[in-house]
Amino acid sequence: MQQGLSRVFREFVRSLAYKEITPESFDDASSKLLLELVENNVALEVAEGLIAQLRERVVGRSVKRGSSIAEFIREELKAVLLNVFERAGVFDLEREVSVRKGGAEPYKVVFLGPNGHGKTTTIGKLAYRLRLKGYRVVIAAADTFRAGAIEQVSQIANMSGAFLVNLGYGADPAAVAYEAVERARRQGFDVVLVDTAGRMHTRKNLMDEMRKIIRVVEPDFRVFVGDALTGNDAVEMARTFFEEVGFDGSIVTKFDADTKGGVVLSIVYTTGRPILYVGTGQRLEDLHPFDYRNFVDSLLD
Ligand SMILES: Nc1nc2c(ncn2[C@@H]2O[C@H](COP(=O)(O)OP(=O)(O)OP(=O)(O)O)[C@@H](O)[C@H]2O)c(=O)[nH]1
Ligand SMILES: [Mg+2]
Repeated sequence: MQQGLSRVFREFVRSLAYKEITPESFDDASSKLLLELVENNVALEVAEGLIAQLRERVVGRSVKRGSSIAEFIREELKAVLLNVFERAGVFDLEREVSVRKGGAEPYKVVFLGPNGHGKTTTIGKLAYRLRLKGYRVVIAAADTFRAGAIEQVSQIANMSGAFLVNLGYGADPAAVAYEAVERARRQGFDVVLVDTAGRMHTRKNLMDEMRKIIRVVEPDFRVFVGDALTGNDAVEMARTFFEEVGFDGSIVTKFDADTKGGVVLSIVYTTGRPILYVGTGQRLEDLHPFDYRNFVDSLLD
């Protein structure tokens, strides 16, 4: 009985909303949307921001005869999402590398991000892509902190066909990075990829160290690597690195296992910087340029 009544009310509201979306009907529907976005790894303030933008676009607007309200909302939502990515712009790193090729200075990329989010693996994948395009790549083993880090990056350099510059554990990470740049200049390498630690004794240590590396290397691009599976943690870490160190774009890893998708959206929204690639597995081949239009389409399917 009550269910029947509520259905009647619901249909009443829907039939009203068919002609015009009132503030009330929107807020009603969007409270559910908010929860669902957050459940899918969209950071709360990002979800709120997106809904506020959507609200502005749809409330009080009437839907054209013959088109459904669902369709209208979907189109407006799409515009809001696309706008997040459009504001961040796009960056084609491989094109930049190709433009630089043959010059005196190598193209320098510093990788940043929390431990375990995939920096070292991603460096291997990017080195591999660049090697396939014929570039000569140096990797700087500037994570001199974590046990096993140098063995791991050395294996990755081998597999991807990159040259490794390594000064051993405990060496000054900025000195390793500098040495790699010098080596690249002397020997005509095209690209330097700097692997960094994701954790040090304290967070302050880590951030200071990252700033120092960047000061010394003067990278062309600073890239943040965030693991999609960690959800809000990746977004929070992106915010921290962005505010305390600064970066130019991101790579999101473990996209293969991510069924939610909110991390990509949240990192771009929070930092206003583009996603360059997504990692889709553990193999060297598993790195793909990120296409935000495809991503938005897939979200609204
Ligand atoms: N499924 C999947 N696994 C990935 C991906 N990227 C990285 N991994 C795995 O994530 C784990 C951590 O990757 P690392 O590259 O060592 O992470 P890191 O950021 O260098 O970590 P630290 O050196 O501790 O700072 C490894 O087991 C990788 O194989 C990805 O795109 N998909
Ligand atoms: Mg690492």
